Amino acid sequence: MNPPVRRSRVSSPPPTDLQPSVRRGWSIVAGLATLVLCAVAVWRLVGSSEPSKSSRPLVSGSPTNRHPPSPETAISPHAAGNLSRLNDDPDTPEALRARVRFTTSMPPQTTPEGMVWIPGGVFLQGDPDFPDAQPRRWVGVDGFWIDQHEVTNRQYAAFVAATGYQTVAERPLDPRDFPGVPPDQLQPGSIVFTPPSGPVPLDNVTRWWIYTPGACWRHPEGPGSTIEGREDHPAVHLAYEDAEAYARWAGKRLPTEAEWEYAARGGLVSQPFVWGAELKPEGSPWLANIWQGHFPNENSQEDGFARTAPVKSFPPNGFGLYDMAGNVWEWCADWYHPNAYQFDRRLNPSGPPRLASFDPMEPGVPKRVQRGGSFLCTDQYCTRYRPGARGKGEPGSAASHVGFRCARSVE
Ligand SMILES: [Ca+2]
Ligand SMILES: [Ca+2]
Repeated sequence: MNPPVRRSRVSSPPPTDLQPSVRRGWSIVAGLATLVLCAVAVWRLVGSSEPSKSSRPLVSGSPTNRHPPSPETAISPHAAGNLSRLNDDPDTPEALRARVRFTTSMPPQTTPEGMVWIPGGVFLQGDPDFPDAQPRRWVGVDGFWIDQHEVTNRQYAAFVAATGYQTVAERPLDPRDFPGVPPDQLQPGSIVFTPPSGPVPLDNVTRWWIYTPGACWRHPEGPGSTIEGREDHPAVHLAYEDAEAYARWAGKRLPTEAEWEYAARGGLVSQPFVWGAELKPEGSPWLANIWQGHFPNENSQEDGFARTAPVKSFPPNGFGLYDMAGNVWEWCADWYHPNAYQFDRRLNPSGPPRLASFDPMEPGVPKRVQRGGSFLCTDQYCTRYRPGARGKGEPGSAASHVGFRCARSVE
């Protein structure tokens, strides 16, 4: 039997990437309409999604032994789209700007070490090339701080040394979460990018993602690998709650995806890349740690890195932030919904509640947003290193290309 595999998102999976746990009919979706209205009404009432306790890893690799989805966790894109009328925030940049707080270039309080002040403002959110990043719309964001770079192994090690925290990938697995898997195979670990020896079809991610017992932030490629010499690389193999725990310890929080995108754009308007109009301007070196070569078997490493790169290896964006494109995906606080831009608020949006999270590729599996793409992104397979592109991941899952950075509000 194959070893257990946590349910996990991978680098920008196309629609065929993950087999849905259960294929649910539209009749079931229709039956949820009342629940949809209730969920979104609550969303509107609270005005934001209060992060709930992240779920434990739920699944093994076979769709047949995944937990069945809970019907109440799914809202159809169609139903959600019909609720756009509930959003009565102003929709012009001028009206939004008038309501944004902390817009001065100087922060109202001392900037925490390692963070960058992002003055409040408005930006055009979304990307016309990604269906779930539409419709593009003007969004207002209050001023806030965000980490200059992804949280590094050095930083995460300081957190663990101070608190004794154990990440999800290091904890014993609960047999109840992996029905049908023999107990002797229930070993803690995480999924590691493992390139195949030759070209493979891109419709099955298990050809390059391998569940690796012992893989965790301390051992990014599994037992025998180490972060020694990689202290300034981004920490990986972190589930959402691992990122959240660090942020809480540091007196910070995870950014909303609106904050993240606003920061990633660096003051540019509607540009497809965080540095401008072209992926690789003529005569320019690569401007982000992504993938060059034939994915997933040949990585030419033209940018100098086959896997993670030390943070700050590439030029910063207009706000002085590093690796807002590529290197590792970054957890955001929002729950994911493909139609979020149709009905989420326009002033400091923070996504739907967990109840309303929906991924059409895995109905019934609530997911958190991830942003920025990773060292595995390539125009052959994944172009989600663009600032408007969205990713998502099951909160209890970790992988060798997912990390995070923190944000902080004015108090
Ligand atoms: Ca690279
Ligand atoms: Ca990144």
